[in-house]
Amino acid sequence: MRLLLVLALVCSAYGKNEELEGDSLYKIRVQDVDQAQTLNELVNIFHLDVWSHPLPERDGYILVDQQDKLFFENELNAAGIEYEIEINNIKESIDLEEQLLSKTVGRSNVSSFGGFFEEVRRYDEVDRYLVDLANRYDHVEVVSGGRSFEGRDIKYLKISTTNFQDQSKPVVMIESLIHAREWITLPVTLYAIHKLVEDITDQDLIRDVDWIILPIANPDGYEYSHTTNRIWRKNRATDYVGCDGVDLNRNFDASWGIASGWFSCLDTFHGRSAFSEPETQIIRDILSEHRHRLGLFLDIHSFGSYILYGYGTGQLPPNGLIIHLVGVSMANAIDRVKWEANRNYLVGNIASVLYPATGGASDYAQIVGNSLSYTYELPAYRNQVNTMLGFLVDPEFIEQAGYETWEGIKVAVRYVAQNF
Ligand code: 0X9
Ligand code: ZN
Repeated sequence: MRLLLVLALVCSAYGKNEELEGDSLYKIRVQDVDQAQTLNELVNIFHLDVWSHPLPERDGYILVDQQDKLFFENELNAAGIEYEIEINNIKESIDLEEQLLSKTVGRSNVSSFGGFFEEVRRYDEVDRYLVDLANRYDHVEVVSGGRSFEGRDIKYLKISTTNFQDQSKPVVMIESLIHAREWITLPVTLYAIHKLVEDITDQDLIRDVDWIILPIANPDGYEYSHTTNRIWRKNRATDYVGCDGVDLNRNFDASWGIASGWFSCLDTFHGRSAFSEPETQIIRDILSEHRHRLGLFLDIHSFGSYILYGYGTGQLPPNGLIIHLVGVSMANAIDRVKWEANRNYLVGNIASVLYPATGGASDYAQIVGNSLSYTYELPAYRNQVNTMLGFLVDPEFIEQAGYETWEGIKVAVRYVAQNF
């Protein structure tokens, strides 16, 4: 029995991220719209994993399977598209990330549960942390929103000095990890919780608004990205023909199915219908409960340094101008204190700055809340001496990410508090 257990452990350790061995991350620079178009075609032909979309002036990153590399390079050369191999073997970078992150565990002792915003913690630890905060602080309540496909409890915090009874206050909702592999978003959201619960330096933020914070929207995908495949994006639904997983950020009822993946093996697969997945139903239900006084909704993703707003079809919401201006104020606030080597944030409508994408959480929140709704794409923090980039988290930057993003969040929250 013991031998079997050891064998199982060895096999699972061996299998982890093994299929990524030899895959390369390409840095791509497009000069004009034609090149961007050609690149999109290549992405579709090779089913490439676009980590961030190249724009003229902004390099993109694309992961390419070992066996497709030669072909891909030939096509890029033919189209005159500039590229560089940024990371030759992504598996090595993933191993390095694991090594660096494991050194940080328990490094901090802010409280018995300290350091959640300085580390990348697993689902179980975060789950216990949320319950612990609710036990320890009067203005915090923990709520179970429902269960994920694999049965994990999706918990969120309600933070309020008036127990959500004061209907004149706006509600601010922050949610993260809809996409499993975007690990940096978790400590960033936990930093916000820390500043509203354990280290309150801005009293007005809890006096003037009610908060809903849901740190792990896709717990199954998140755990899978730790145990099996570091670059997993979707949830872990297994009830589709073809492949597992739905892109939860294409599964909301906001022009559902128009600009998204129709087939289960695509990374942007929208599911069988709007809200087919339990994880998106949970966010839908929270929004529906608070829609009459929703002031702000933030969906935290990574990466690319963007503050995006709807709609994913390209059409603008009725209050598009205000949305844009508040977005720019947030971006400026972050840029003032950002990690110096990073680029400035870019603010705009998702379809005009990146690509059309429908069924997104922030579009749905924009529609039902009719207020301010954004998708944050956090920066890819990078230390030039190692090969960690994009979704991979260098612990050196975790706290900075939380700190600078919080500077941006505060701007929109204060705008909402004053104008609600
Ligand atoms: O494509 C996405 O789902 C988001 N980018 S990511 O690289 N994190 O996958 C952007 C979605 C933004 N959608 C709307 N604002 N509607
Ligand atoms: Zn994302």
